[in-house]
Amino acid sequence: MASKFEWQTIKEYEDIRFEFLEGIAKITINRPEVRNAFRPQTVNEMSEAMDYCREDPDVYVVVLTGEGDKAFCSGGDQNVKGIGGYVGKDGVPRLNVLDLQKKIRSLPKPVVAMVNGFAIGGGHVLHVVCDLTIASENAIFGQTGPKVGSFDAGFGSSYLARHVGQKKAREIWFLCQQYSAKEAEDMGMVNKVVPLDQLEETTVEWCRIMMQRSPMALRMIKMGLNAELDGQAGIQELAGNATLLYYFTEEAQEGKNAFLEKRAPDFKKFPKFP
Ligand code: S0N
Repeated sequence: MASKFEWQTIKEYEDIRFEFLEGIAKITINRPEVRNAFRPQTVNEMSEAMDYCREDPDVYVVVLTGEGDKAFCSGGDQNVKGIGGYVGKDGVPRLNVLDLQKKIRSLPKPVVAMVNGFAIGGGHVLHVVCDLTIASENAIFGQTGPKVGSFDAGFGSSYLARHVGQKKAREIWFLCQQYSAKEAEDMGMVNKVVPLDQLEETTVEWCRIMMQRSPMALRMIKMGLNAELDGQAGIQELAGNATLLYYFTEEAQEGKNAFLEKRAPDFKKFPKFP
């Protein structure tokens, strides 16, 4: 579908498009001939793009989508599935999409899944791990693992259950059926459904609203919501962000300054709030 916006290419890749508009970075899986299934190279490119988004202060929000109007992502490319994972040019079987899932989850900026068609299998899991999902009316959601010889018992199951509840999550995985965008919205795993020709406009509109909000506040909310679910790894991330905020205080700077000036720190001069 032609875009109404003038996205600027950040970097050329083989399997994805990586573009920028007003603080929004957009990652588009560009393999429509296989319904945007990912191979190891696709995932490596997406991971590199996510790293860029993390580092670049001009990026406020990330959008993940698929090329065309048929698929967001149909999961792992079954043509390259070998024993032990998906095999890339180096001949090594990998499940590197699991690392990408973690990157999306720990990126200290909102990630929006813009679902423009099938979100199936590992492609469904990708939308699940994004912070928000905006879907077109023709979008179709579902897991296929137990039908095609795989499963994702990690975020793809447990985090999904947080969205839709345990019974529905088990239904989605055990039956491997497909659900309309409206059904997905009713289940609580989609934030908004719009006509396909309004999908990008709505997504950009939501991103623009988030860009007016405090980036640090959004970051802390995301880490707090993750921490409740992610055990010690989640607490570690939330704590790291708390440390970042602490470093901004004069109290923290007094500790460092005292050390460098070879004197005892005077922490008593700082207010202690109730
Ligand atoms: C997406 C579907 C429903 C679309 O159906 P539609 O519109 O009827 O199109 P098709 O004619 O079926 O497809 C068009 C062309 O695209 C190819 N194609 C589609 N999907 C894939 C795919 N995933 N891999 C390779 N090719 C694909 C078709 O073959 C067809 O090609 P031509 O035109 O040449 O015939 C429908 O296509 C569908 O159901 N697709 C398969 C969905 C699926 O089962 N995906 C894999 C599920 N598994 C994973 O994603 C595993 C993810 C993973 O990496 C993982 C993560 C954590 C833990 C474990 C794993 C693990 O892998 O084990």
